[in-house]
Amino acid sequence: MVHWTAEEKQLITGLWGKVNVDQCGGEALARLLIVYPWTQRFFASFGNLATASAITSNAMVHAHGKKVLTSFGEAVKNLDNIKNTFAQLSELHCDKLHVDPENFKLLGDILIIVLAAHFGKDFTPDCQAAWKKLVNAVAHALARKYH
Ligand code: HEG
Repeated sequence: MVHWTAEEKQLITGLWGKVNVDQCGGEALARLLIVYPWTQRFFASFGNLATASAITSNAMVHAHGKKVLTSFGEAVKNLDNIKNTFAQLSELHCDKLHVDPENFKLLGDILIIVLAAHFGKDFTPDCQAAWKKLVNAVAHALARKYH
């Protein structure tokens, strides 16, 4: 189990309270699809992903990015129980969606970049370190049911 200090918990929840889930979620997924184009194959039903601007303005990308980042909120609310919180989603991504778990790490890295872009200096090095720990824990939990 990941251990959190009181300070890390405070840094994570404090920033989370200021995150615009709609905007940051959409931006993170769009960036994933642009920077790592092979991830597009999981979203064949999302319509036009042919160019960076098509991806950025794709409403389905935004809606799904929001869904994914909202789900991150469950990790924030359940910091001491991330593994169980994502057990079902892990099964879904493995058994039904067949998403290579490497992609969870890529999305986590991109989320850090998006948060840095949004919060600038308010995303302090300590806050960033706590968030990196969180995205790693989520990636780990999502990969746990893979077989
Ligand atoms: Mg996944 C569905 C969460 C990474 C591809 N993802 C979902 C859903 C959630 C979720 C909450 C909806 C589940 C449902 O309908 O019951 N995803 C989630 C998290 C992360 C993540 C928290 C964090 C790293 N997902 C992720 C990545 C990919 C991916 C990296 C692919 C590159 N997710 C994916 C697909 C679906 C979901 C293809 C189904 C989309 C659909 O057709 O609606």
